[in-house]
Amino acid sequence: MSNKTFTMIKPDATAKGHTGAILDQIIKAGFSIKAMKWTRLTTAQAGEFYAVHKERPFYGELVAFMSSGPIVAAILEKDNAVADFRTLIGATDPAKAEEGTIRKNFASSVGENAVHGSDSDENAAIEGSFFFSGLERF
Ligand code: RTP
Ligand code: MG
Repeated sequence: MSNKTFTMIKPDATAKGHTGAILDQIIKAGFSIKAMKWTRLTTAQAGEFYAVHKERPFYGELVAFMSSGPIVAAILEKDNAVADFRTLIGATDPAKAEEGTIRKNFASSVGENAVHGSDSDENAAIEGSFFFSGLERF
């Protein structure tokens, strides 16, 4: 099992000024930051990142939203990182997320749900490499 995952703080959360509070919650939960950048995806880049969801009905909306403003992309390290990070962020729909989770605390809807977390070790590696070169991570 890998000890890395990949996250993005999404445009809704950066726009509302939640970046610092979300990073604070992530660090206090025991994750360490291995790489991080403040950036913005073009629609083409967002489409490529979420290509796995191309056939889903929400794909167009998701790509438009994810390219609508700045994001923070980061590689995180912790034992059992992928599963523990998904527990920390909570359910995709913030209305269904557990109390105290990042989506419960900061997200407003299933579409605008504050954070991304990789769903497998394999995707964590692919997603981290999408944003960071070997020189930008350690
Ligand atoms: P993420 O990839 O962002 O960490 O979220 P997730 O695994 O919990 O959810 P996933 O099924 O991978 O969906 C990716 C993102 O698409 C948006 N979505 N919208 N309108 C809808 O029904 C719907 N379903 C999913 C969400 O922003 C979700 O995070
Ligand atoms: Mg996902």
